[in-house]
Amino acid sequence: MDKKVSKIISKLLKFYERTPKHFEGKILGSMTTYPHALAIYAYNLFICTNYGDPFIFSALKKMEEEILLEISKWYGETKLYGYITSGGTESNFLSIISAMMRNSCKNRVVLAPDTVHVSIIKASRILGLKLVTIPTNNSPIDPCVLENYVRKYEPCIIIVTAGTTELGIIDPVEEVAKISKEYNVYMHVDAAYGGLLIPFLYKAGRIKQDLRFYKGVSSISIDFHKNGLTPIPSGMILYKNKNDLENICFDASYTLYGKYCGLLGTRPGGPVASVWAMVKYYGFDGYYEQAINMHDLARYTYEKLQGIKDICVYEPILPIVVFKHRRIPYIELLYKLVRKGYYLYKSPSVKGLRIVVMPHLRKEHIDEFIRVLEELVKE
Ligand code: 0PR
Repeated sequence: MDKKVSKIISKLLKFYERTPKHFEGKILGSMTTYPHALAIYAYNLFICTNYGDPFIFSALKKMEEEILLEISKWYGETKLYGYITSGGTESNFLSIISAMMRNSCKNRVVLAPDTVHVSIIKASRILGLKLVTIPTNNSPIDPCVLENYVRKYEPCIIIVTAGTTELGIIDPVEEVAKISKEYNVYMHVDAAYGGLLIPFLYKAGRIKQDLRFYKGVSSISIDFHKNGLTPIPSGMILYKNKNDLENICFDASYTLYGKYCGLLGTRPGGPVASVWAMVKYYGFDGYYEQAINMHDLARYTYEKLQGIKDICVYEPILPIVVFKHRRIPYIELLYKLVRKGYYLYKSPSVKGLRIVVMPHLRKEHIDEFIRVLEELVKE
């Protein structure tokens, strides 16, 4: 091998060596996982394609159509419109843009429960809208309270979350949709985390709420790079109406396609191919089974944590387990765990630590973590 190449490779390997690996089971707080081998293959095969140019790379458009046809069924529809994005942040931005492009937008207000993801705060600020958040005390939003806010602020868009970032709470999508419909307000559901869990856990009777395009819902964001086993960056925004999708596309008359969509220009085709491959490989039944396994492991983690003295745990709704120690401040505990090689995230609203049970995690990883945590809190 060329000497220069082998030198660079050995340096790359050194960087890789000091990178935490998912399969070691110590990345516990991040909503990332190791992608499926088939998804990586699909991604690499399409590595030089540009989804921003579906004229030259028309296969991507065909795959997009097939993805939409399949997953529409998962959300109770026959035909949805949509776009593969770089993830939840871009999808959430796009939902606000779609809402702004409708003529019905009187006030530049985004209305959302205070559990909303930071990407909505970021998008509102960048797009020059005022974000009004409704206090929830870490509960699903009360539709009656939300209705009062709708009357008062006449928002441009209502955004609720199906699987909040800190606790996995599911807002009452169906009830909020009724309000959106009645007041004719664009409604977006941020299901970046919960989108590939809720339909399956609902069907299994593990949660009380489903995720569907109830009348009044305009768009839903789901992320494949979270629970869909595709490489980062791959999310998706789903629309009920074609017009809302067209509103995120802009003229680019010098290209053969004539327009480009979303926030990026040149954008990777790999995510489209990998989402297509995973949708075909797993389908509803495969993701169903995966969701059950993750939910079981989250329940197991919850029970194990309950067994540790002075630890209080929040019962998981989706596979997110949040806990805290009665005396050790959560940030202190977080960094104690970092020193043991464990990466958890914070749930600042409850001053707790967050474990997200992702597809790569196994019971042995949790057992080892519990052992380390038990020792740490004893010290
Ligand atoms: N909506 C919800 C409910 C989310 O949990 C997330 C991600 C997003 C939107 C944004 O998705 P993308 O990150 O794909 O754009 N929340 C993750 C988390 O908090 C991912 C994350 C992690 C985002 C670290 C930013 C960050 O700095 O774990």
